[in-house]
Amino acid sequence: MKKKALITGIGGQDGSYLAEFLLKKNYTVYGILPRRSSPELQILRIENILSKINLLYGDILDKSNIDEIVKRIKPHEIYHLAAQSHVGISFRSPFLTTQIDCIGALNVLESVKSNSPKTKFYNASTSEIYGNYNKQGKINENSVMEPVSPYGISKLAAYHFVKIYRESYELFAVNGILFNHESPRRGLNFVTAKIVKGALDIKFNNQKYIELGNLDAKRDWGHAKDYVKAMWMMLQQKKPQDFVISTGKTKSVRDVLSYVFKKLNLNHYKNYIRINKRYIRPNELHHLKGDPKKAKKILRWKHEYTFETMLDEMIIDIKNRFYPDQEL
Ligand code: GDR
Repeated sequence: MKKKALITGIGGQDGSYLAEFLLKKNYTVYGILPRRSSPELQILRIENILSKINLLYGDILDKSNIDEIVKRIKPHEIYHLAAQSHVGISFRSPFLTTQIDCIGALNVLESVKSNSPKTKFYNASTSEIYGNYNKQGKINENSVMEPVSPYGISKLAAYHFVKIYRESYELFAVNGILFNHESPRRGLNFVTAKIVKGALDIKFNNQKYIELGNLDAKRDWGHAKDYVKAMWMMLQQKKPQDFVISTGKTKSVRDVLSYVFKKLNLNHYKNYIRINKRYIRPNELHHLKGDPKKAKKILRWKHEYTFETMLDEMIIDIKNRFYPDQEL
Protein backbone atom coordinates (compact mmCIF):
# COMPACT_ATOMS: atom_id res chain seq x y z
CA MET A 1 0.00 0.00 0.00
CA LYS A 2 1.20 3.50 -0.86
CA LYS A 3 2.10 5.60 2.15
CA LYS A 4 0.19 8.83 2.68
CA ALA A 5 1.93 12.01 3.80
CA LEU A 6 0.28 15.30 4.73
CA ILE A 7 2.33 18.50 4.57
CA THR A 8 1.17 21.73 6.18
CA GLY A 9 2.81 24.68 4.43
CA ILE A 10 3.34 22.72 1.21
CA GLY A 11 3.68 26.00 -0.75
CA GLY A 12 6.74 27.13 1.19
CA GLN A 13 10.37 26.52 0.33
CA ASP A 14 10.67 23.36 2.45
CA GLY A 15 7.16 22.10 1.70
CA SER A 16 7.77 22.18 -2.03
CA TYR A 17 11.12 20.34 -1.84
CA LEU A 18 9.70 17.81 0.61
CA ALA A 19 6.69 17.12 -1.65
CA GLU A 20 9.04 16.42 -4.57
CA PHE A 21 11.18 14.16 -2.38
CA LEU A 22 8.17 12.17 -1.10
CA LEU A 23 6.71 11.77 -4.60
CA LYS A 24 10.02 10.19 -5.64
CA LYS A 25 9.64 7.82 -2.67
CA ASN A 26 6.22 6.88 -4.07
CA TYR A 27 4.09 8.52 -1.38
CA THR A 28 0.61 9.88 -1.97
CA VAL A 29 1.18 13.50 -1.04
CA TYR A 30 -1.49 15.77 0.47
CA GLY A 31 -0.76 19.40 1.13
CA ILE A 32 -2.57 22.12 3.01
CA LEU A 33 -2.52 25.64 1.63
CA PRO A 34 -3.94 28.56 3.60
CA ARG A 35 -6.68 30.50 1.87
CA ARG A 36 -5.60 33.82 3.29
CA SER A 37 -1.93 34.33 2.26
CA SER A 38 -0.92 35.06 -1.35
CA PRO A 39 -1.86 31.70 -2.93
CA GLU A 40 -0.21 32.65 -6.26
CA LEU A 41 3.23 32.77 -4.65
CA GLN A 42 2.69 29.47 -2.87
CA ILE A 43 1.47 27.76 -6.02
CA LEU A 44 4.57 29.02 -7.88
CA ARG A 45 6.86 26.71 -5.93
CA ILE A 46 4.72 23.62 -6.57
CA GLU A 47 3.62 24.42 -10.11
CA ASN A 48 5.67 21.57 -11.58
CA ILE A 49 4.05 18.92 -9.33
CA LEU A 50 0.48 20.27 -9.12
CA SER A 51 -0.98 17.34 -11.06
CA LYS A 52 0.73 14.82 -8.78
CA ILE A 53 -0.27 16.13 -5.37
CA ASN A 54 -3.60 16.55 -3.57
CA LEU A 55 -4.07 20.13 -2.48
CA LEU A 56 -6.49 20.99 0.29
CA TYR A 57 -7.39 24.47 1.40
CA GLY A 58 -7.17 24.73 5.13
CA ASP A 59 -5.77 26.60 8.04
CA ILE A 60 -3.84 25.37 11.05
CA LEU A 61 -5.60 28.01 13.16
CA ASP A 62 -8.96 26.39 12.42
CA LYS A 63 -8.91 23.28 14.59
CA SER A 64 -12.18 21.86 13.24
CA ASN A 65 -10.84 22.19 9.71
CA ILE A 66 -7.61 20.34 10.64
CA ASP A 67 -9.60 17.67 12.52
CA GLU A 68 -11.72 17.03 9.45
CA ILE A 69 -8.65 16.66 7.21
CA VAL A 70 -6.69 14.41 9.62
CA LYS A 71 -9.74 12.22 10.33
CA ARG A 72 -10.51 11.81 6.64
CA ILE A 73 -6.99 11.14 5.36
CA LYS A 74 -5.42 9.43 8.37
CA PRO A 75 -1.95 9.97 6.91
CA HIS A 76 0.97 7.75 7.88
CA GLU A 77 3.10 10.86 8.32
CA ILE A 78 2.40 14.55 8.94
CA TYR A 79 5.06 17.15 8.28
CA HIS A 80 4.05 20.30 10.09
CA LEU A 81 5.92 23.07 8.26
CA ALA A 82 3.33 25.88 8.13
CA ALA A 83 4.54 28.94 10.04
CA GLN A 84 5.07 32.66 10.21
CA SER A 85 8.75 32.03 9.60
CA HIS A 86 10.27 35.52 9.49
CA VAL A 87 12.09 36.41 12.71
CA GLY A 88 12.12 40.16 12.00
CA ILE A 89 8.37 40.23 11.30
CA SER A 90 7.70 38.37 14.56
CA PHE A 91 8.77 41.50 16.50
CA ARG A 92 6.13 43.51 14.68
CA SER A 93 3.46 40.79 14.81
CA PRO A 94 4.08 38.90 18.05
CA PHE A 95 0.44 37.92 18.57
CA LEU A 96 -0.07 36.51 15.08
CA THR A 97 3.31 34.76 15.21
CA THR A 98 2.41 33.13 18.54
CA GLN A 99 -0.99 32.09 17.19
CA ILE A 100 0.45 30.51 14.06
CA ASP A 101 3.74 29.10 15.34
CA CYS A 102 2.61 27.85 18.74
CA ILE A 103 -1.18 27.39 18.76
CA GLY A 104 -1.08 26.24 15.12
CA ALA A 105 1.39 23.47 15.97
CA LEU A 106 -0.65 22.51 19.02
CA ASN A 107 -3.82 22.29 16.91
CA VAL A 108 -2.22 19.80 14.52
CA LEU A 109 -0.66 17.81 17.37
CA GLU A 110 -3.98 17.65 19.26
CA SER A 111 -5.70 16.60 16.09
CA VAL A 112 -3.25 13.73 15.62
CA LYS A 113 -3.76 12.64 19.24
CA SER A 114 -7.55 12.61 18.96
CA ASN A 115 -8.11 11.48 15.39
CA SER A 116 -5.11 9.48 14.20
CA PRO A 117 -2.70 8.59 17.04
CA LYS A 118 -0.69 6.19 14.87
CA THR A 119 0.29 9.03 12.51
CA LYS A 120 3.95 10.01 12.80
CA PHE A 121 4.33 13.74 13.40
CA TYR A 122 7.25 15.93 12.32
CA ASN A 123 7.47 19.42 13.79
CA ALA A 124 9.56 22.10 12.09
CA SER A 125 11.61 23.39 14.99
CA THR A 126 14.49 25.81 14.58
CA SER A 127 17.87 27.03 15.80
CA GLU A 128 16.08 30.23 16.88
CA ILE A 129 15.01 28.38 20.05
CA TYR A 130 18.61 28.63 21.37
CA GLY A 131 19.37 32.35 21.58
CA ASN A 132 22.69 33.84 22.70
CA TYR A 133 23.54 31.66 25.67
CA ASN A 134 25.85 29.35 23.74
CA LYS A 135 28.34 32.05 22.65
CA GLN A 136 30.87 30.54 20.21
CA GLY A 137 30.64 26.75 20.53
CA LYS A 138 28.68 24.20 18.56
CA ILE A 139 25.06 23.80 19.58
CA ASN A 140 23.48 20.38 19.99
CA GLU A 141 20.18 18.85 21.10
CA ASN A 142 21.07 19.42 24.78
CA SER A 143 22.24 23.05 24.57
CA VAL A 144 20.55 25.77 26.62
CA MET A 145 17.43 27.19 24.97
CA GLU A 146 16.89 30.88 25.65
CA PRO A 147 15.24 32.46 22.59
CA VAL A 148 15.57 36.17 21.82
CA SER A 149 12.58 36.75 19.50
CA PRO A 150 8.80 36.25 19.58
CA TYR A 151 9.36 33.73 16.79
CA GLY A 152 11.90 31.80 18.88
CA ILE A 153 9.64 31.81 21.95
CA SER A 154 6.63 30.51 19.98
CA LYS A 155 8.74 27.82 18.37
CA LEU A 156 10.23 26.81 21.74
CA ALA A 157 6.72 26.43 23.20
CA ALA A 158 5.77 24.23 20.21
CA TYR A 159 8.98 22.22 20.73
CA HIS A 160 7.96 21.51 24.33
CA PHE A 161 4.41 20.59 23.31
CA VAL A 162 5.84 17.99 20.94
CA LYS A 163 8.08 16.58 23.71
CA ILE A 164 5.27 16.49 26.24
CA TYR A 165 2.81 14.86 23.83
CA ARG A 166 5.44 12.27 22.90
CA GLU A 167 6.10 11.42 26.54
CA SER A 168 2.52 11.65 27.79
CA TYR A 169 0.53 10.02 24.99
CA GLU A 170 3.13 7.82 23.31
CA LEU A 171 2.79 9.63 20.01
CA PHE A 172 5.55 9.31 17.43
CA ALA A 173 6.24 13.04 17.44
CA VAL A 174 9.62 14.62 16.76
CA ASN A 175 11.27 18.03 16.50
CA GLY A 176 13.66 18.64 13.64
CA ILE A 177 15.83 21.48 14.96
CA LEU A 178 16.90 22.87 11.61
CA PHE A 179 19.47 25.62 11.32
CA ASN A 180 19.16 28.15 8.46
CA HIS A 181 18.52 26.54 5.11
CA GLU A 182 18.25 28.36 1.83
CA SER A 183 17.66 27.72 -1.88
CA PRO A 184 16.54 29.47 -5.06
CA ARG A 185 12.99 29.12 -3.67
CA ARG A 186 13.76 31.21 -0.59
CA GLY A 187 11.44 34.18 -0.06
CA LEU A 188 13.15 37.41 -1.11
CA ASN A 189 12.83 38.95 2.36
CA PHE A 190 15.30 36.48 3.88
CA VAL A 191 18.86 37.70 3.83
CA THR A 192 20.56 35.28 1.40
CA ALA A 193 17.89 35.62 -1.30
CA LYS A 194 17.65 39.37 -0.69
CA ILE A 195 21.41 39.75 -1.23
CA VAL A 196 21.46 37.56 -4.36
CA LYS A 197 18.46 39.35 -5.92
CA GLY A 198 19.83 42.78 -4.88
CA ALA A 199 23.27 42.09 -6.36
CA LEU A 200 21.67 40.92 -9.62
CA ASP A 201 19.57 44.11 -9.70
CA ILE A 202 22.76 46.13 -9.27
CA LYS A 203 24.46 44.23 -12.07
CA PHE A 204 21.64 44.20 -14.62
CA ASN A 205 19.16 46.88 -13.63
CA ASN A 206 21.25 49.80 -12.45
CA GLN A 207 19.93 49.56 -8.94
CA LYS A 208 22.31 51.60 -6.81
CA TYR A 209 22.38 49.79 -3.48
CA ILE A 210 20.86 47.15 -1.18
CA GLU A 211 19.36 48.14 2.17
CA LEU A 212 20.21 45.75 4.97
CA GLY A 213 20.31 45.49 8.77
CA ASN A 214 22.94 43.74 10.92
CA LEU A 215 25.84 42.48 8.78
CA ASP A 216 27.75 40.85 11.63
CA ALA A 217 25.29 38.09 12.51
CA LYS A 218 26.65 34.59 11.94
CA ARG A 219 24.55 31.69 10.80
CA ASP A 220 25.03 28.02 9.97
CA TRP A 221 23.68 27.92 6.42
CA GLY A 222 22.72 24.77 4.51
CA HIS A 223 20.56 23.91 1.49
CA ALA A 224 16.83 23.19 1.97
CA LYS A 225 17.00 20.18 -0.37
CA ASP A 226 19.45 18.42 1.95
CA TYR A 227 17.40 19.34 5.00
CA VAL A 228 14.00 17.99 3.85
CA LYS A 229 15.65 14.59 3.46
CA ALA A 230 16.52 14.68 7.16
CA MET A 231 12.85 15.36 7.99
CA TRP A 232 11.84 12.15 6.29
CA MET A 233 14.70 10.18 7.87
CA MET A 234 13.54 11.22 11.35
CA LEU A 235 10.13 9.65 10.75
CA GLN A 236 11.65 6.36 9.53
CA GLN A 237 13.33 5.67 12.90
CA LYS A 238 12.11 3.07 15.40
CA LYS A 239 12.18 5.55 18.26
CA PRO A 240 10.88 9.14 18.09
CA GLN A 241 13.58 11.63 19.03
CA ASP A 242 14.72 15.17 18.23
CA PHE A 243 17.64 16.04 15.96
CA VAL A 244 19.78 19.07 15.15
CA ILE A 245 20.25 19.46 11.39
CA SER A 246 23.08 21.79 10.39
CA THR A 247 26.36 21.91 8.50
CA GLY A 248 28.62 22.54 11.52
CA LYS A 249 30.09 25.65 9.87
CA THR A 250 29.28 29.29 10.44
CA LYS A 251 29.45 32.35 8.16
CA SER A 252 28.46 35.97 8.61
CA VAL A 253 26.07 38.07 6.53
CA ARG A 254 29.24 39.85 5.35
CA ASP A 255 30.57 36.50 4.07
CA VAL A 256 27.39 36.08 1.98
CA LEU A 257 27.82 39.60 0.57
CA SER A 258 31.47 39.08 -0.17
CA TYR A 259 30.93 35.77 -1.98
CA VAL A 260 27.95 36.94 -4.07
CA PHE A 261 29.51 40.26 -5.15
CA LYS A 262 32.78 38.56 -6.13
CA LYS A 263 30.94 35.86 -8.05
CA LEU A 264 29.10 38.56 -10.05
CA ASN A 265 32.36 40.46 -10.70
CA LEU A 266 31.07 43.54 -8.94
CA ASN A 267 33.21 45.93 -6.89
CA HIS A 268 33.50 45.44 -3.14
CA TYR A 269 30.07 45.10 -1.56
CA LYS A 270 30.79 48.04 0.79
CA ASN A 271 30.17 50.34 -2.18
CA TYR A 272 26.60 49.08 -2.54
CA ILE A 273 25.26 48.59 0.98
CA ARG A 274 23.17 50.97 3.04
CA ILE A 275 22.20 50.13 6.58
CA ASN A 276 18.53 50.78 7.21
CA LYS A 277 17.34 50.70 10.83
CA ARG A 278 14.11 49.12 9.65
CA TYR A 279 15.99 45.87 9.11
CA ILE A 280 17.79 45.90 12.45
CA ARG A 281 15.91 43.73 14.90
CA PRO A 282 15.16 44.90 18.45
CA ASN A 283 17.08 41.85 19.61
CA GLU A 284 19.44 39.65 17.63
CA LEU A 285 20.83 36.15 17.75
CA HIS A 286 24.51 36.80 17.10
CA HIS A 287 26.12 33.47 16.43
CA LEU A 288 24.85 30.07 15.35
CA LYS A 289 26.86 26.95 14.69
CA GLY A 290 25.10 23.59 14.95
CA ASP A 291 26.52 20.19 15.76
CA PRO A 292 24.91 17.59 13.46
CA LYS A 293 26.77 14.67 15.11
CA LYS A 294 23.65 12.88 16.36
CA ALA A 295 21.92 13.11 12.95
CA LYS A 296 25.07 11.83 11.23
CA LYS A 297 25.38 8.89 13.60
CA ILE A 298 21.76 7.77 13.99
CA LEU A 299 20.07 8.95 10.77
CA ARG A 300 23.22 8.60 8.67
CA TRP A 301 22.30 12.03 7.29
CA LYS A 302 24.86 14.25 5.65
CA HIS A 303 24.64 17.43 3.64
CA GLU A 304 25.67 17.50 -0.02
CA TYR A 305 25.67 21.25 -0.66
CA THR A 306 28.30 23.60 0.78
CA PHE A 307 27.81 27.30 1.55
CA GLU A 308 29.41 28.07 -1.83
CA THR A 309 27.47 25.57 -4.00
CA MET A 310 24.24 26.65 -2.33
CA LEU A 311 24.88 30.31 -3.20
CA ASP A 312 26.05 29.39 -6.73
CA GLU A 313 22.74 27.65 -7.37
CA MET A 314 20.78 30.59 -5.95
CA ILE A 315 22.68 33.05 -8.17
CA ILE A 316 22.01 31.05 -11.34
CA ASP A 317 18.36 30.22 -10.67
CA ILE A 318 17.37 33.65 -9.37
CA LYS A 319 19.16 35.21 -12.38
CA ASN A 320 17.20 32.92 -14.71
CA ARG A 321 13.91 33.84 -13.03
CA PHE A 322 14.35 37.63 -13.07
CA TYR A 323 16.87 38.22 -15.87
CA PRO A 324 16.38 35.29 -18.29
CA ASP A 325 17.97 37.13 -21.21
CA GLN A 326 21.14 38.19 -19.42
CA GLU A 327 24.38 36.23 -19.37
CA LEU A 328 26.40 35.78 -16.21
P1 GDR B 1 16.95 34.07 10.33
O1 GDR B 1 17.06 34.36 8.76
O2 GDR B 1 16.40 35.22 11.08
O3 GDR B 1 18.28 33.54 10.78
O4 GDR B 1 15.87 32.91 10.38
P2 GDR B 1 17.16 35.73 7.94
O5 GDR B 1 17.66 35.35 6.60
O6 GDR B 1 15.90 36.53 8.03
O7 GDR B 1 18.28 36.56 8.74
C1 GDR B 1 19.61 36.10 8.88
C2 GDR B 1 20.45 37.19 9.51
O8 GDR B 1 20.62 38.27 8.58
C3 GDR B 1 20.42 39.50 9.27
N1 GDR B 1 20.00 40.55 8.32
C4 GDR B 1 18.85 40.57 7.63
N2 GDR B 1 17.83 39.69 7.56
C5 GDR B 1 16.79 39.95 6.74
N3 GDR B 1 15.79 39.07 6.64
N4 GDR B 1 16.75 41.11 5.99
C6 GDR B 1 17.74 42.04 6.03
O9 GDR B 1 17.67 43.07 5.35
C7 GDR B 1 18.86 41.76 6.89
N5 GDR B 1 20.02 42.42 7.15
C8 GDR B 1 20.70 41.69 8.01
C9 GDR B 1 19.38 39.18 10.32
O10 GDR B 1 19.35 40.17 11.33
C10 GDR B 1 19.86 37.80 10.78
O11 GDR B 1 20.86 37.94 11.74
C11 GDR B 1 15.78 31.90 9.39
C12 GDR B 1 14.29 31.66 9.10
O12 GDR B 1 14.17 30.81 7.99
C13 GDR B 1 13.60 31.01 10.28
O13 GDR B 1 12.27 30.67 9.92
C14 GDR B 1 14.36 29.74 10.65
O14 GDR B 1 13.74 29.14 11.76
C15 GDR B 1 15.81 30.07 10.95
O15 GDR B 1 16.40 30.71 9.82
C16 GDR B 1 16.61 28.81 11.28
